Amino acid sequence: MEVRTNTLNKKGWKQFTLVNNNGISIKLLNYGGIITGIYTPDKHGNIENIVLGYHDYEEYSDNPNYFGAIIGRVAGRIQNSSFALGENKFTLDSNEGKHHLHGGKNGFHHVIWDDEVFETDSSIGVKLKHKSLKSANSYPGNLTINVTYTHDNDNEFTIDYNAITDEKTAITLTNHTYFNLNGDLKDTIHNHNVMMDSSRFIELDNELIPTGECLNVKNSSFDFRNGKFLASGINNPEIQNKFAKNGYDHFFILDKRKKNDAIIKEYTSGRILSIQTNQPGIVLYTGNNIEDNINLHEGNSKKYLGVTFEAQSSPASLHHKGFPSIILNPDETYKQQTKFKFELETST
Ligand code: FUC
Repeated sequence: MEVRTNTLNKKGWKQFTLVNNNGISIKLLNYGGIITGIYTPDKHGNIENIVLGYHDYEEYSDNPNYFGAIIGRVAGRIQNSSFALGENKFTLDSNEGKHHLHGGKNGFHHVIWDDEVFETDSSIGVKLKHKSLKSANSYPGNLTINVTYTHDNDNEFTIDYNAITDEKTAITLTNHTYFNLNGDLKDTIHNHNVMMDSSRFIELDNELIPTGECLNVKNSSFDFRNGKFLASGINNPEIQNKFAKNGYDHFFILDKRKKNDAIIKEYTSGRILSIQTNQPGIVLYTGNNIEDNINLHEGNSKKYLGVTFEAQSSPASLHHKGFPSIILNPDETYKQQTKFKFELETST
């Protein structure tokens, strides 16, 4: 196993490359905690990149699609950019129409995180740390956040998040990596077969804001319990798929009945990605808004070139009852663990 560190520019950006003994490597930045590349073999042993990343790393300073980044304080949309905790009302910046998306303009995807590389007998990784002051955005509380990326020889990549606050606040973090298991962007993600252990998802309105209702997946393009190709929702006239601009952009509530919360298979390459999280849900986003012709590592972007699985809790809970909470109190520690395991069809 090996960790390589490269300094990229005078702004203090660094790139870390984590290589395990099976030749699987993961590249990430201290800037935004952004995962810029994950290189895994296909069933013929060809090592290819399975995530979307810019060709020129300087492009990450804008990154409107949030490629690979840590998202926070609150991943997802906060309706009308405001919420209340008890008597206190908080107004955040609006960066998507009148709504607040993915932590707003000072979101964690634009932060240069403090970094510390580590190596143990069985793993390698990077610990990232950031102090998010309440003065830096309009959320209450000063937060201290640690995000640890760990890569090991079982081909598991684990993201551990923890955070503490000095005042009651709202927090739900995630990672926004777009996967494409075809490898090196050879095709779109229509052919990805997804199993998700979820029987309910949060209904959205036409601005992608939760209505306050949960819908049952039964007999719909949202039923991934026994595996389904992403194409089925992308090409579906169902109103919820239409609101998402033809595809998925929805929070699935996990049933927690299976070992893996999600399993994604791409049969031509033989690649399998399995996901386990302690979070109550996963946002499935099929890249419905990706613009054409962004210069990515292995070619130009287009719609549906990547799919995200954003393990998190739900900001819908700020405005509606009955959803998993995102409130953190000063005597508590926010803890999230999400594992991504890279496998091949022949090995299972
Ligand atoms: C996802 C989505 C959005 C958005 C974006 C880049 O998480 O929920 O609709 O376009 O991230």
